Amino acid sequence: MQMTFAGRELDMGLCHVMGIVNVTPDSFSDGGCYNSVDLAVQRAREMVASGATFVDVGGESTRPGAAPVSEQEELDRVCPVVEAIAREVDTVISVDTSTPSVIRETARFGAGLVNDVRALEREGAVEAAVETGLPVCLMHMKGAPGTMQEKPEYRHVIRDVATYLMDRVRVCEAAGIPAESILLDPGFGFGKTLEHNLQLLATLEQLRVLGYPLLVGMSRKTMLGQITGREVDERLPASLAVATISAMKGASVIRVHDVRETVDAVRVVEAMRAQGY
Ligand code: PT1
Repeated sequence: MQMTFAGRELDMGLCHVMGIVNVTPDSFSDGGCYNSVDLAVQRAREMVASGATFVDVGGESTRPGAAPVSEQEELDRVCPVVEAIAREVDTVISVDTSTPSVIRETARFGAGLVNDVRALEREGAVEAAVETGLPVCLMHMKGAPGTMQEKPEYRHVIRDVATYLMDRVRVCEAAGIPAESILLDPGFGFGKTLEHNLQLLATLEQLRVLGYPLLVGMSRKTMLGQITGREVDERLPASLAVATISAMKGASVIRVHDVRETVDAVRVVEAMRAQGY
């Protein structure tokens, strides 16, 4: 199961770690410490040295309650960072965006993956992604970041998420994105109660049967605070537990803040798997 990201071929049968590089001023749990270009490059370099295969650069906060950001603001935040990381760090740059102009511009600067929490639903986003020729990650979200945690309800969360993602796959493939360029993500914390998130985690294998590699992101999220009673900066052990569970259930990419620790956890799963079980 090979996939090519801006010229880099990866085996998606393995489990890769994606490090989060936020370039939002109100950045979730990094407190805006890394918002200049140089600091973002430094952070990316550290993460890659720690074993990250991808770095995910995002200029729009999509955590619950976050406010929208203008197109120009997003371009101004993300493009200089993608350009600098592409020049200075040997890695696959994922761009966390729903905005067609950001998709196009960052691809020109060397991005390798379009990571869209809105599954390319924004007007013109599918066309922009097709033009870049890059792989895409399609994520499920119920509602919009501002209001998505106000009493989310499903008929059957696993089936509803799978149906939505396959719908988006059909749209993307019809528009010219090859099946071999698509990753799927159930969208932990995006319009889901704790029970919904746990049901999706428990049945992650059922999403894998759709045939597309899976990306998951649970690092430091509210669901882990609900389970452990810990504040956001004390959720590393719980984040490692869900990363390990995801790796065992066949996730291809795990999106995290704490790369070094997660790489060790994933290595344990890979070592066990190498025994042929
Ligand atoms: C994710 C993801 C993402 N998460 C992908 N991209 C975020 N593909 C940003 C909370 O409950 O899971 N997959 N890009 C961050 N979003 C959130 C959502 C952050 C919920 C925090 C929470 O605390």
